[in-house]
Amino acid sequence: MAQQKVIVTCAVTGSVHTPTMSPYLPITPDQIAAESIAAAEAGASILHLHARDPQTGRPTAEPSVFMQFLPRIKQSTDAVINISTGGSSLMSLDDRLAASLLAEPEMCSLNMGSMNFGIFPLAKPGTEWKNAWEPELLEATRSTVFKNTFADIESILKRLGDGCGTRFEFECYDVGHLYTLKHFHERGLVQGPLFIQFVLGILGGIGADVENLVHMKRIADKLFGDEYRFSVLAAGRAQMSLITTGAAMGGNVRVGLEDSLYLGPGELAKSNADQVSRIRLILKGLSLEIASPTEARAMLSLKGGDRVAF
Ligand code: KMH
Ligand code: ZN
Repeated sequence: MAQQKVIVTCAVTGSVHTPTMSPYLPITPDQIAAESIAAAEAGASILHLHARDPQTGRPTAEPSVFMQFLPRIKQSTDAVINISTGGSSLMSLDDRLAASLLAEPEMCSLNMGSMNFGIFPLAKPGTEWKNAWEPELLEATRSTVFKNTFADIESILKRLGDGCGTRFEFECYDVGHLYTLKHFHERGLVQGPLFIQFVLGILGGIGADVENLVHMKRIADKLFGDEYRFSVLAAGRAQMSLITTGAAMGGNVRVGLEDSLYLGPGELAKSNADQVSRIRLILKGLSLEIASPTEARAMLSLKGGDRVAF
């Protein structure tokens, strides 16, 4: 699909990083709302959101926590709200879907395959953890599977897609996930314009390097032709360089503290908006313009911010 403006997604908190890793990781509904609004003001047209237990910072799927920040973000920005259905790899599918089924957002993430999702290397020996759950959760990913079976994916497509008019950020962590998406496309269960997120650098998925990004795009071009748009996220230190490469290749970009806590080598990002501003500057240097929320809605055929249930 011909390059138009670049959609900047910001993934504000996620479920990968833990409070000890950065004092800037938003935890409470107040913090998640403030960080989301600032990211939108800096230029993010899509906000990808998870929730955390306000007391402990542990990822939670509790709809009542989501409902403490979703309406506030909606009232203060025009950005598209995209709720994670991945949650964390330790949550059940029903838990992962509960907030989205209640909120009926314009967008949700949809993870295109079961996989290992190893974040245990983030637990550095000798760390003085703020909470006991942090190293426990990281370590648990050594022996758990992030479950997204064909039946799970079909259920999400039917319940959220057909049931709520929600469209998806299809999270593809490896080339096989593109073929799984093609399977659903051929069955008519997903329709273009597809928004495919190439997820690079998760331990268990494809590595964060340019050859893999080029390969993902080549295969997506072959499978989906003009019926898709791609975006790039890269975990950790590869974040900025690979999303910049993705933008130069005609794609969209995702930033945010879910994907990397850093702004540069050894420099923690003090906010999500810092990362949005950084990529915005880079895009300007590439003579690329960012898409407004209205433009992003048109590019992705979204139902509109007035048709959600929060
Ligand atoms: N944490 C990212 C690598 C989801 O929320 O559904 C992928 C993600 C998954 O954002
Ligand atoms: Zn996420």
